Amino acid sequence: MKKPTPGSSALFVTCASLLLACSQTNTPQTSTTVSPGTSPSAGISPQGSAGQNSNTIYIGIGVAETSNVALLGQEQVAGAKIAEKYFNDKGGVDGTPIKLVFQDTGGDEQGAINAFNTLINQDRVVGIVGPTLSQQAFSADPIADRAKVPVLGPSNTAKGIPLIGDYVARVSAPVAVVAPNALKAALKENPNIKKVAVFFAQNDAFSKSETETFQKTVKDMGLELATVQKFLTTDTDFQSQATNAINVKPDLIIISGLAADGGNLIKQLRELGYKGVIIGGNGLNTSNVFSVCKALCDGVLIAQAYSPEYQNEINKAFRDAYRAQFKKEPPQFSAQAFTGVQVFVDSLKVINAQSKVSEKPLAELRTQLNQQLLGGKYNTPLGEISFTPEGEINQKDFYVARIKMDADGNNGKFEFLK
Ligand code: 1QQ
Repeated sequence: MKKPTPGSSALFVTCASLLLACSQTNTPQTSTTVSPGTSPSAGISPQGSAGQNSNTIYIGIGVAETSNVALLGQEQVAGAKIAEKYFNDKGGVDGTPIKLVFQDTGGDEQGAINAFNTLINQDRVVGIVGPTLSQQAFSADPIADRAKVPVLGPSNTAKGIPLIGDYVARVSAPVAVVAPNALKAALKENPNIKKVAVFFAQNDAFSKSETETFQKTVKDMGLELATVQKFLTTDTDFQSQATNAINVKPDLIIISGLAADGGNLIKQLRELGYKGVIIGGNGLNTSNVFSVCKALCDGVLIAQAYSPEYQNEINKAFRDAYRAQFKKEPPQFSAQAFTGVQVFVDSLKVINAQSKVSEKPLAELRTQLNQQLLGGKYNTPLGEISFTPEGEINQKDFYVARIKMDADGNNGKFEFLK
């Protein structure tokens, strides 16, 4: 039995000066929304209802399409849509097409709760891929768990996510497994690193969890943890914390925050003259930070749970489709969202081979889907994965990449370390 985890307190994210369109995060919009009707059957719309196909399987995607968190969530939307086309081109679930139902969570807990409620009760999806942040998952996942709707966290990496409930699993490896890889890579390249300054966003569950891992790894590696500086994901001015950190003369600075705040922090550290190594955590793992710190993003190291170069058939197909559409390599968050959709589709196929998915009552299918997905093995763009009985991902391969910016700071990429 998993233990319930209490929800976390409200967080209101405001819009900073970023390229993305921003909106109030607690009034999420609906995008690409389909109404699968009110069929009693398995996420499958009845003949003739609301103009929908009679024979379609609905999978919910509840991620951040607006707010600053959309810097991360928009990559998840891209990955999920590529999966939808990929699997439908292959015949869906043995001839029954899948349809993704998108409900925007915005960047806060209430938005995620609203999106999950809509997906569960109105859209009647078979399962949900989402939300974007662990901070949101601790509030929204218990709702799906109580409703017995399987949730696959596509990017929730904080400690304890799978323990939220029996219906909660994740395809995003936890910080404890991923984050130390960045520190090891930094030390390998810079054996003289001794003194470390650590920053974290104190209002974000993931950032708090990741900094714990980073701080422990620093100590375990025999390095000096010289200062710990706190900030908020809504902050834009980091002058005092950055000055405090620079004053201790660190060789390495490690940042656990999200893309907008983390990007601004990197920028301000460099502007204040910090020249040492910087490690960014998973919240900075997007090319959307490039527009925030521009040329000053250059050199930042970030651990990765996905490599575009991973060699298997499905990653080749995913990578080709992503590159054709976006003219760049696919990012981790897109690969993980694709994987979430894949786990549902592969599991539905196994269930369908035993008895017709389209004939099952929705509640029965949701429960069966949850059991099936936890027991399966999947060949995904992340490599071969499976789950522990609690819903934690078993994944083999991890990487570290370095941000490489053009001199003018307008374009950049993630270069994977060998
Ligand atoms: C979490 C994360 C985010 C930074 C991913 C978008 O890892 O909230 O757990």
